[in-house]
Amino acid sequence: MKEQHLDTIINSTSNSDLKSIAIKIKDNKRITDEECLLLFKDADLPFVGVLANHVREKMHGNKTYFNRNFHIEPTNVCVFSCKFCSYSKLYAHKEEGWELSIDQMLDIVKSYDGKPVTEVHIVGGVHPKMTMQYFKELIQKIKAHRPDLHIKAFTAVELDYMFKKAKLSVEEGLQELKEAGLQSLPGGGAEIFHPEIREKIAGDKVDGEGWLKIHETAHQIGIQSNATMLYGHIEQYEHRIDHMRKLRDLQDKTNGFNTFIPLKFRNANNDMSSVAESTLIEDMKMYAIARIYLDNFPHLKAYWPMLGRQNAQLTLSFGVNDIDGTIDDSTKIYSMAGSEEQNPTMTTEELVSLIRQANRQPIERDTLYHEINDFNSTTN
Ligand code: V47
Ligand code: SF4
Repeated sequence: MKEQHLDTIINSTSNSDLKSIAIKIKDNKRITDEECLLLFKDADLPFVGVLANHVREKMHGNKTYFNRNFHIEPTNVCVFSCKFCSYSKLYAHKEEGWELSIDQMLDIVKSYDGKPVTEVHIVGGVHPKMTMQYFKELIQKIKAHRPDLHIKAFTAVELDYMFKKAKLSVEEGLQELKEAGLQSLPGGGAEIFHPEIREKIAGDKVDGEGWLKIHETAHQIGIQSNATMLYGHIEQYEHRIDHMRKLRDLQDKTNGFNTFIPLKFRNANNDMSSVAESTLIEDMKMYAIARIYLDNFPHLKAYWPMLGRQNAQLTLSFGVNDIDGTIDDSTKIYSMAGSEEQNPTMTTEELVSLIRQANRQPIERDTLYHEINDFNSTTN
């Protein structure tokens, strides 16, 4: 069936450059940056949708993954001042923010005792008092309390700050955190690597090279990670391609990335509120083109608390094979930035039915994509 759709596209496309991209996809070949730009500029949504769906179904069939997770956001106080951020309070105004103690965070973990969650995702602002020592203790205590809970924690931005402050190399710092119980890294803080844009929207935190170096080192010592890209603001298509090329190159080298997560810029309550948000068509094209270009990334994730659950459902026809997890209303980043999901939480049943409505096969996974429960073969 998918082959038929691709053949139809190949036979009916009059633009010879686009036709040759479609033939490349059929032949399982990698597309170039120039071809990627052509897809952004000249291809329509149905065209990229068929190509992306072909790639997705070749890799995963109808399988669509989710997990049972919750977030801990240790603080929204931050020494940095990213223009797109609706969430953080500058350190200078820290009385307006929140700071959780280790005991408060452990209480959050304990509130899930007896519940079938498999992952805690820990990410927050960069607070100067939350040091390497503080986070090592947190991770050790979480592991001591619940050894089976996978700890996915800290963006490269938080790690860069933590390691510099502790005067540790990236490798030493990651190794120490790994020994304490850190198991994987989330993909945040990547934004847009290209310095021309990064300087304008996130000029005071780790640069693109620093972000990539932290993930490369993590992969080398056996810590897998995710990668994100914040799109749909002041960047051009060329900057998105530059970002994805750097990720594709690193993945060729280390094979340590699990999933790519395009993050749609939301414009409420931040210094970039005058920048219009991308349209739904632009969003679906972004997912589809990411699936086509990033041929060495096993998974493509739509993060539903940011996109809204209905749009996340739609991405399942445009290359996406993962929609993150149950979340349990434990993150504030996107509700504060204007997402329609003001209290993001979905039961497993809701996630399963959302995936089924899109004619896909729901599968509960763990953080590293081991299958836990195939909802087509069970009644859970
Ligand atoms: O790096 C902040 C983004 C990221 C806005 O790895 C915004 O599984 C849009 O990376 N509009 C943090 N985006 C979240 C993140 C993440 C989320 C879920 C899963 C995983 C994973 C990673 O949120 C930041 C930044 O790019 N962000 N503000 C905004 N106004
Ligand atoms: Fe701080 Fe992260 Fe917000 Fe930037 S995006 S200001 S690093 S919390």
